[in-house]
Amino acid sequence: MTMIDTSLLAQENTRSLNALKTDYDSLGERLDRQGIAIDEIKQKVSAYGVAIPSWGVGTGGTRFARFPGPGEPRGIFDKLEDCAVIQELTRATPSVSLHIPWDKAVPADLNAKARKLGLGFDAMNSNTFQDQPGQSHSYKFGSLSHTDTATRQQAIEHNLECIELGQAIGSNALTVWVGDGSNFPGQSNFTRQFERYLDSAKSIYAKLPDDWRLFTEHKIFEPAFYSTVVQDWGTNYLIAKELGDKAYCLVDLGHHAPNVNIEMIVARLVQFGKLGGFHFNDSKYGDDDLDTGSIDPYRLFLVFNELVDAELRGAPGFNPAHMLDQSHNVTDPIESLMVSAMEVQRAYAQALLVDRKALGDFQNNNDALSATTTLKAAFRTDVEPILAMARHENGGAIDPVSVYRASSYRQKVAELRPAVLNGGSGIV
Ligand code: LRH
Ligand code: MN
Ligand code: MN
Repeated sequence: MTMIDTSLLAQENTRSLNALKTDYDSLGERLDRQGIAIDEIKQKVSAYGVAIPSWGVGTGGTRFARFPGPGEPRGIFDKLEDCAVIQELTRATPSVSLHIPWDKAVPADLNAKARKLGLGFDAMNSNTFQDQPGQSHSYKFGSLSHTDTATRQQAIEHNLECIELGQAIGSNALTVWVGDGSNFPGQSNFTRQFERYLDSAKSIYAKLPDDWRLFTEHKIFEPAFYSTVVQDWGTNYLIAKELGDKAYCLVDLGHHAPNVNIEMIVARLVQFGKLGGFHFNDSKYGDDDLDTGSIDPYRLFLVFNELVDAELRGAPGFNPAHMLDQSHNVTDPIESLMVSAMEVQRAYAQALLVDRKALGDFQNNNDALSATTTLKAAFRTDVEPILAMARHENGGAIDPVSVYRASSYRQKVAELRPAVLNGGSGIV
């Protein structure tokens, strides 16, 4: 079953195939002169996948208001259909990361729908940063680090429930992000609060299946505005170390202070075997959740430069999960997610082009200018023909956004899905 008509896709691809072949051959020739085999880069790009966040396919607007567009997904099964559109056209997003309880459903139904659409499930995300209807204890003053034992226990049990559901749908990781913190100096004792967090996290970790990984996600601030319990990669690393071998740090690109050197954080976590994965997005000021690569594509490239370096040198235990985490306020979320997945792939392809032998020599000889020019040369290469050829050979679209628009998918689902006031993402 496909969401996008395959004959429309074939027809659209036929129109641009000749131009693509010419561009691919010409780039191939250029790379050949540098000793790079274009087909090898294409193969790696083809095998690359980034997971779609289920909450990303609904219109966002997390700060002030939501302006949902037509055909908003009504629930997880609509969201999965939208995710399938993204995968069919980009061939870069084979799996979906669920957020519980927003996406809670009968596991057999989730499996049946995903199988039909050709999708898999990535890391499960728990939610103890919002109160849910009927919940016994409020998270207003925290969850895993709350001063009240029963509230902490409720948050622990929710995470265990996420693992249980995840096991039934073939997931093998749990991502835990908590908004716990404080708004006033003196409101919380930093040490006691972190002790309580660690105790709770240990109870979750104790029940983690052997073949699962636990990802903890740090974030500098928000919703807490004075202090946050898991505020940076240092605290995150301490958590992963305290918990054990199955615990890793998750890096959301938007969760740092402006100008923080994220690629260096990535390098440190890789070096010490604790990089669990990513939430890709872009940011100008804070946790903006803007489209990946829309503000600072060079930074994204520099992150991938570290990842490729680790991949090529076979860093022990290196296997990060790649996920998007974005909020789409002024675009069609499907279009934004397609473009973002391609931006992630682009950064990967560019990083694969870095002449690492030359870079290493320049570094050893302290030739700063030549070293940085080596990175820039790879970043400046237009790798679009590689990405487009990989998509085409995998059954996707040479130009995903134009095929999507030509399919009128959004208009068609708008007829089936009644207009909603609050969108389908579940984010408030
Ligand atoms: C927190 C966060 C975390 C949540 C998601 C909705 O800001 O990045 O990953 O699960 O947003
Ligand atoms: Mn995130
Ligand atoms: Mn975030």
